[in-house]
Amino acid sequence: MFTKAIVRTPCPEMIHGITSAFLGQPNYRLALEQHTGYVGALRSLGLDVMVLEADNRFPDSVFVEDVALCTREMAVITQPGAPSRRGEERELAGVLRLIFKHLEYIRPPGTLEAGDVMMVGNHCYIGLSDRTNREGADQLISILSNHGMSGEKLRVGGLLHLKSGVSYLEDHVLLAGKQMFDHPSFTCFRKIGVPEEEAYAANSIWVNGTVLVPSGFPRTRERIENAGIKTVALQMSEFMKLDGGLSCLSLRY
Ligand code: CIR
Repeated sequence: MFTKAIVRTPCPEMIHGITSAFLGQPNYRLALEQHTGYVGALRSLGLDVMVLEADNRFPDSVFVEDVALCTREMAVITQPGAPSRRGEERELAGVLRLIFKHLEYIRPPGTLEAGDVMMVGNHCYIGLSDRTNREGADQLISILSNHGMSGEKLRVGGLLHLKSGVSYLEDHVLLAGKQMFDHPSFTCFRKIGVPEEEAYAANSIWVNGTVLVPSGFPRTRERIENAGIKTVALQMSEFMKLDGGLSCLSLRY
């Protein structure tokens, strides 16, 4: 169960965030509204949510998930692979230092964004992507092993981050898009497939028994519900324009 979450209010500069989508510029007002809806959903699922101030120096700073990984006993401050995101991690470290007794750091030449890290109990699947390199993943594996946890690397092809294509819904259930569905690392899971035309919905999040899904992806939602899992759909259009999904908007612990 999660009890807490950290989010950061989107900043006006977000309209210039990194994107590979051809969906147009986000509408800032609508993004603020959608972000408020997201925070409300986390709160209604029992989380105590800390909302950090918007930081206009970093257009992508709303995507807090990428710059830290929170575990039961410690937080790992990552090393963003995207040059324009470097520095976001320092800001979050200042906050996490007050919450976690122990902070660890990924250091250059390692790069790692936590959108590439899927935690399943004490084990982390670490995607090697354009943002996370082998050195960064190896540093994380050694940090995890010093804390009684483990990690393994896997290749991520054609996705921004590992979790752009796969989400862990607890109880050995994975929600997986086409790229990750047959991955050999995931043979031991029960899988719910995400139809190709709904690929964005592969990034959904389990929060205390309910799965938050992006609205507008009815087949994925139906498949999750058919597996006996409750869902709540949230408007995400403005974050989708920046390649950001539901997991990216919070650190949950
Ligand atoms: C970026 O490209 O870094 C942002 N525009 C989107 C980050 C999304 N984060 C995630 O998938 N964990």
